[in-house]
Amino acid sequence: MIPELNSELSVIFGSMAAIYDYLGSNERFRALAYKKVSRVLKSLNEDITVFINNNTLDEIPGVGEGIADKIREYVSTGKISKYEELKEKVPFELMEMLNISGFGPESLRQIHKELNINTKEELIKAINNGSIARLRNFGIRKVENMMRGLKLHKKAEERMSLWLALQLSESIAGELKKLKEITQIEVAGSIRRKKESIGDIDILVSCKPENRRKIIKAFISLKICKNVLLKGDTKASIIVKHDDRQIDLRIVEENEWGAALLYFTGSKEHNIFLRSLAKEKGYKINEYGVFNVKDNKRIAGKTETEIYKLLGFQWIPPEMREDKGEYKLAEKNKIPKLVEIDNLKGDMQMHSRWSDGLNSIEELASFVMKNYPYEYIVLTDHSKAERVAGGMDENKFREQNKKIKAINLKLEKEFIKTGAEVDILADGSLDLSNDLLSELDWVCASIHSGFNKDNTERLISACRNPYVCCIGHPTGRLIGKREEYKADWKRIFKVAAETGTAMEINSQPDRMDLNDELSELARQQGVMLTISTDSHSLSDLAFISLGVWIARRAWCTAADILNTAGWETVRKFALKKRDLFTNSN
Ligand code: DGT
Ligand code: CA
Ligand code: CA
Ligand code: ZN
Repeated sequence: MIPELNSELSVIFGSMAAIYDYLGSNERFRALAYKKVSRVLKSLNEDITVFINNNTLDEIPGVGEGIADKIREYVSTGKISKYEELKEKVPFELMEMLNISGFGPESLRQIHKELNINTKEELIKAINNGSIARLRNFGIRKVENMMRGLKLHKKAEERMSLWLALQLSESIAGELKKLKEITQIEVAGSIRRKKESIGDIDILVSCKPENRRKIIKAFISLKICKNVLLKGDTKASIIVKHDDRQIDLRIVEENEWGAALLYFTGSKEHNIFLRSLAKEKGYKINEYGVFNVKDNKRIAGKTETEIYKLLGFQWIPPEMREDKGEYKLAEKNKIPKLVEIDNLKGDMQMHSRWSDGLNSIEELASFVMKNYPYEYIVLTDHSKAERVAGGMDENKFREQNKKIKAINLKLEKEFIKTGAEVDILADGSLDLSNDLLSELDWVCASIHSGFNKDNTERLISACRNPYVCCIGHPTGRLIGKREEYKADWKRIFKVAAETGTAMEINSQPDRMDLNDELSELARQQGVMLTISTDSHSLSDLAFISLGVWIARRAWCTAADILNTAGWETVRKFALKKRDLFTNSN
């Protein structure tokens, strides 16, 4: 988890950036600077006080003298006076709305000025009663966009992202694990199934009955606990500080562990199917065990495996427990060997300081070599159309390729592969020349504009470019902020399979793109998938597990994921596509 102070400062600087955005184009550069430092602090592994004590704040990217002063001020006084001053200048409650798609600074300024609106509630009311649609420059289209944005935002607030839920549940489980009275502990529910969004967190514990009280007490006394919703002998629920999420704790006996874990992992639909099947066989199954209906004798329950076995199945991985036909495979002992994080041989997308990443190529390479077992990484900086992200032209890419060659020489292996994340332009053509693309080891093509139209044709033309190896974050969604654009995925995947173009599973927590369903569809249509982090900082590299979980929920094996193979195979995949096109022309 990120140190608390860093995260507080990151939120404040993000909020200052929003205020400067709101104040208008004169403050554009300040807004950008604060956005950057907010992002940097979020991905800084070390506590900010370490930098203060060592007098090294200026070594943090984006931290100049002014910002360093503010950091020190906050750490010593708990406040930033400039921030307090800025808050007074704007309708502060509206600032968080700038993060929602459909709400730009200009619109918000006009709404505030002309309708005297100061809060989110007033704003929503004005949208619903039509007063906003009547404002100058606000058509029905625009108001519809705002409503769509609000809906997405609300949905994201109701459920938390898998990444956050995992951090939270692991830190709580970590605390509880210190109690020696606990025999077994596991995070169950949708987190164990690795669903992309999580309603509440379910933690399951087994222990001797006499120890329950102590465990419940420890749970409701956690530092993170804000209030206790429910406290019983075998269960308790709390709400945690920060974002009001609910955590359920269940305590069971040691010999009930398997039955309880199965029950509380779900999904509900998976459980219901199991229960009806058990009934057909003359058994009753619940969270305490499996029983013979005839004499009510308990015949299983200690492990999940023995329960599945009794019902005629092999053990089913939690990610597959969604009642999508997993039993049919399990009864024939044909559950696929799902891809695992250890199968990955490299990360296929990341950005360096050459475009909008925070680190130099050297830093990325040495950090990965030290902390990950990869054989290669692919550097995919942005192309020139991405002006705000420091996109590069052909010459700059050639310069970068030389640099990569030099670094690889020093490393004494071809660890860093040359690549690009090239923009797919409005007409489906690419932002870089084929000449340049042909010189790269790997080309990922992505859409970064034109989200409001059907993008099927654009994606298909990108697949038909002989040098495009992969489509990056194919649907373009940003969870809670932007819906995926319209596209005919069956048609796109068909072309991808025919042309030998891979589809990316992008592991950024707010992207998770492709998601589980589309990854499954792609796999079924014979499309090769890649898993990548799209890292913009060193800490982003850890997102890779999210991508692996999406792939597992899509029932992918290592063979379905290109970067479980060594570079030779990856390279062959790219060259095969080029051959296909040169031979057919
Ligand atoms: P969530 O929290 O909305 O992300 O989804 P889950 O799957 O974690 O659901 P939750 O927290 O309501 O319940 C945890 C597990 O408990 C669920 O996956 C299956 C089990 N469960 C809950 N309610 C029922 C039920 O009515 N019938 C059955 N068979 N199982 C249930
Ligand atoms: Ca849950
Ligand atoms: Ca629950
Ligand atoms: Zn991108």
